[in-house]
Amino acid sequence: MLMRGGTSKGAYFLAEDLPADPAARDGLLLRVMGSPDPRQIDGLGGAHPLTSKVAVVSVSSDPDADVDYLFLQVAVDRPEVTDRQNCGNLLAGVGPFAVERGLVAPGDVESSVRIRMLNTGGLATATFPTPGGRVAYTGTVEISGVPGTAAPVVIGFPPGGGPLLPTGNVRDIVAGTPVTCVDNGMPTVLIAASALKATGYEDPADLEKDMALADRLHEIRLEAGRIMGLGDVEGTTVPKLSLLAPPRHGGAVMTRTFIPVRCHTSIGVLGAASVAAGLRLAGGVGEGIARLPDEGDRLRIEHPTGHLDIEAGVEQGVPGARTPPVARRTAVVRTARKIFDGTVFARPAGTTPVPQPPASASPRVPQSASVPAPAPAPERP
Ligand code: NQM
Repeated sequence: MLMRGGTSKGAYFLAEDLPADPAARDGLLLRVMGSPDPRQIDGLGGAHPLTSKVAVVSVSSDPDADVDYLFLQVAVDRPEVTDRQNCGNLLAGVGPFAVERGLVAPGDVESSVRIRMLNTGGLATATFPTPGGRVAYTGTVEISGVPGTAAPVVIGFPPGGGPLLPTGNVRDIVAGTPVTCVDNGMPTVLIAASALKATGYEDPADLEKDMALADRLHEIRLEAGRIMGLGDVEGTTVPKLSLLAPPRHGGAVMTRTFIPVRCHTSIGVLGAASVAAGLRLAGGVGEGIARLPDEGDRLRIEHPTGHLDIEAGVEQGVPGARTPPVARRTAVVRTARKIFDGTVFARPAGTTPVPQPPASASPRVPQSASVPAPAPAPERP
């Protein structure tokens, strides 16, 4: 099923319809999406990381969850599929997909689906309207970055298990730049836009053309990845980098987020959860930039195409007592839509182009850590 989930779009599969072997599965998904090819002309992918995504869903064996959700990012122009990051946008389609496929019995008015997110081990609950036991996609909720309105999918995340501050510090100096490294569901490096000689209000396309900025972000990302305990992040999609600037439209902060090479046209859900938590930390790089509301956990994160409202509270911890800050429950409203349900005809195995060595040794393009060979997978339509 092809679905829009939040501000992303992807192919949703039942796990049982894909090869169980990860290398065979990834080889098939590359051919399904049309990768590697900057236009993804021979597959379902939309030639951008935000439209080259896959959700794999199955009934969960975990008593705390109804379904398991594995997110796979299919690179556009590299033969690479990675499970190293989660996606809170595609997550918005998982509950409706689970009901559509009969994995979860719907309620008569609305349904709540408990989802185990396999990429991180975290849990989420998605609640959405199912009048008469059928998923309703139409509604009145508007989210920035998606034209029109649709039915709400309310997603709640209980506090995560991992540390909110992976480096143990609220502020680090990385490649000469002050940063706050935070993980409230998505490892993210917060940087004042002004520290990189940007305003934070630029058009994403213009930021992507700035090669000096790209080099600087790459340098920061590699070092931040190491001190966040992520190892060598050269070929990975995490951590993300969010440039912060004072808000312009009544929100808490303006953002430009790199994921990690392309600049997001809005902001990821878990990326926003991490930014929101990071802004609340006393001593973080957001201090003096963000305008936090006087009360409540809700924050408005401004981004290139509007804003994302997110509830993300933080317990500050006690620095002297070595009690680290922790996230409270995080919640967000998204929408999702079934676009197409049918049979995808993947390019046959063995016809995927053999990757050529990169024309230039540009360090900005994450190279694949593991290149799945064109898989002699048991072919399915
Ligand atoms: O942060 C893009 C998106 C995402 C991820 C990315 C996401 C999230 O907007 O929860 O949803 O950061 O690669 O889909």
